Amino acid sequence: MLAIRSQFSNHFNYNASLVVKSPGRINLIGEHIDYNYGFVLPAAIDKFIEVAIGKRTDGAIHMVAVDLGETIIVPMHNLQPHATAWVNYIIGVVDQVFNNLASIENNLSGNENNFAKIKDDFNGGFSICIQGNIPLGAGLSSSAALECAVLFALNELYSLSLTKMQMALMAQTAEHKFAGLHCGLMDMFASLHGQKNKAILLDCDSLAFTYYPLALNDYSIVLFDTQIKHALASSEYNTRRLECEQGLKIIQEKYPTVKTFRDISLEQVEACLVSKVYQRCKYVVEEIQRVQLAVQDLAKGDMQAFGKKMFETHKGLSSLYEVSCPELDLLVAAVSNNENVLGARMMGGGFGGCTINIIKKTAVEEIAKELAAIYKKQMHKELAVYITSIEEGTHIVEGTHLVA
Ligand code: GAF
Repeated sequence: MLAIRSQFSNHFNYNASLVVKSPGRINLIGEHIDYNYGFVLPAAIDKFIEVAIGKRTDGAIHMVAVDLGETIIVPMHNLQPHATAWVNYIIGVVDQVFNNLASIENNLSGNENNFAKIKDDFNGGFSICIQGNIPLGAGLSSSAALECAVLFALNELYSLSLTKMQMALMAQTAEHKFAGLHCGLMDMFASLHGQKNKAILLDCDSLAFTYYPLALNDYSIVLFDTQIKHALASSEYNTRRLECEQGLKIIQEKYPTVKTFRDISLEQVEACLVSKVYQRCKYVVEEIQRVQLAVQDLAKGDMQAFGKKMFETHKGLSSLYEVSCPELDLLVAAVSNNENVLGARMMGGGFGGCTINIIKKTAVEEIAKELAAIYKKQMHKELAVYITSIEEGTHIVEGTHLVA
């Protein structure tokens, strides 16, 4: 495969101004908790999307998805959700730039000439080539990586002065509006803010965050990919979000001082809720508490205790939150009594995708082999295995700001 910069010049007959790389993410613990204003502990990984970008003057966005061999052209204005899924992650963030011109002007602290020129330039459109190695639908946030790569590139190309947090929030809104997934902030946040060998504790209410060194020593983070993506994943995701909002509202009616799930006790959940809404909210309250304890384990270097909590999270996601599937449950159960596996659980939105495992380095190969055989025998499917490293977040690979 040609480097992305060459792909760009072959395609567009001019050189890209810059190349941006944006990673996928793992999440150690704190699942389905970002949109419930709890705490999450993600990290950026060594799988990424790369984009090469350059300005245009014809008022259009020319997009090439190299891996798919597809080219799509869309006018810059009146952007609407597109029939081709990947296009939405690009035009969704462009739409966000238009919607946030006021805060961009604000960031430029009143330099009106500068702002007028930026707006003018931006209206001219751009060309973009994308390629990457994040497996699609594996729960590693390829869509967030693409949104962040594009937004970061636009920010550089047009000197928009957006902060990483502003970009994360804009990418999240783009996903809501253009992909219809009412996701939380975690994926975009992690892709943009990742640091090498560090996990990031994000408080999804205040948006404060803290980096934690991940000293795994003899252990590796290994992802086992079921290679299935449930067709209902995004509608079920949106339903979970609604069920939690419903539960929170019921509790708030009885306890008006409650603002978010982190103010709620298990006793209050027991007292106010029933059936599915009860199950969902019980999981959320437990998971918020679990993440806070897990971070203490991490700070003490007690990875045994940390790993145990990952198994507990899986149990909650599977039996209370009901976002797992037989394939994920099998992969977690198969390692649950293995002394070389500290922790394992399903990761991300669920209904397919990957499990995340902390496994002793010397045992990874054997466990992966065993698991692939079990998976094949019981589910008649191939298992994909990714041994991951923790890498830096979205950044420029080549080039700087060019073009005045
Ligand atoms: C998906 C969403 F996009 C995230 O916001 C998060 O809710 C995650 O599922 C579950 O923790 O990746």
